[in-house]
Amino acid sequence: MGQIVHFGLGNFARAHILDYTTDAGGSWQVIGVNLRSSATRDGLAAQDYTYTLDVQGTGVKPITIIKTILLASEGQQPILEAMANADIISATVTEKGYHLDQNSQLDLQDPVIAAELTGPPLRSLIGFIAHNLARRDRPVTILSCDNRVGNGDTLRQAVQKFAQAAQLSIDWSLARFPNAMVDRITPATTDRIRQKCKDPMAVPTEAFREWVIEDYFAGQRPDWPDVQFVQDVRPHELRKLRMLNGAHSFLAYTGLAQGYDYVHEAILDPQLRSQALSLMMEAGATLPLEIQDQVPAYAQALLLRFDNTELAHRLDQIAMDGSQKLPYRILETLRARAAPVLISAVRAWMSYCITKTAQGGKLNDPLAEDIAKAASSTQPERMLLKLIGAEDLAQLILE
Ligand code: CS2
Repeated sequence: MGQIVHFGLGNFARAHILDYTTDAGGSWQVIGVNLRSSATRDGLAAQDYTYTLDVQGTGVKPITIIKTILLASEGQQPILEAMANADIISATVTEKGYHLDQNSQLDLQDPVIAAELTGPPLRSLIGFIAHNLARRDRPVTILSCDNRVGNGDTLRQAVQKFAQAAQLSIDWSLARFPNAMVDRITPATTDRIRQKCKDPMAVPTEAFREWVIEDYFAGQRPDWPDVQFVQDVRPHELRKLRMLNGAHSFLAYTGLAQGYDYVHEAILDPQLRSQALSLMMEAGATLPLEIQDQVPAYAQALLLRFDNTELAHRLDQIAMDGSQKLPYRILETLRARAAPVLISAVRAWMSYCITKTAQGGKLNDPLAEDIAKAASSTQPERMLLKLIGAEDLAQLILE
């Protein structure tokens, strides 16, 4: 029997890796680990760890492969034991769950990481992996399923830095960290979906799904259907992060400013639609040559996915954690190509921060406090750019 220990069992993981693993069949089981909230664990525990995946157009699908869900707040030992037996340790902890600085290096000053380095309890994905690897004697694949460029490499470097700081000795030949691109638009669950599925823990998702993973595993893996295994995932992840996620963030900040609530509303606005398409095409022009010919068709397919009225994908869900998302979704693209629409995406984020702060609202972002300070300073835009490591772009954006 194969075992996956998955960190961060939110809606996305339940619509993506768990769906693929269900389709793979065989005897794979998933143990979930949640680092902060107990809500998903409590809700799923009450129904024997099963839930309904509501796949648009295909209908409801029962997911029954979760064995249990462990909470970091209830003790690290059971989690480390589960990890010791895992073939795959996967993660969807979102961008902020990696505790990185502006250079994508583990931030040793981050309060969660700094506390873990002084001793138990473990609280982060990075800390758990480092301690697991320090006591491992069998191979493991560590599979990041978060939206980041080079997510596997980034995670390995973060774990290495943690291990060094904690003076843990690790046999690195036992662990592999393939990079992966993951895609499936998965909004937060609404009451309508809960009622429709007669399941308080139901997860709604679109029919489309995509997963491209580097063929670099340490041991067995599920027989995941229609996963593309490649040597180098970079072209695929740049395509998805810059075109899909970049356009998403653009639509979130500009759409909210114009009073829209949902992606499907914002993308119907003729001006936003044409700007989103132009952002995708500009981003497409920064991609490696070998995939440039896919850009127009991919952009059209994205517009159709954004048009999806049934999905009810909220713009404020996408607007969350902007400080973590903008760097790889927009700023890198902008460094490669100084297109006006990319500049307006950054400006839209800045005015979102400034307006929210002026209204006394609190941003949903790990840097919320710094953002509020920057936004109410005498040079709000400059300070905001500094916060997201974009000082080099200040002239371009602010001129
Ligand atoms: C979205 C993503 O919330 C967001 O920031 O851009 O979650 C997006 O829906 C997924 O990456 C699609 O695969």
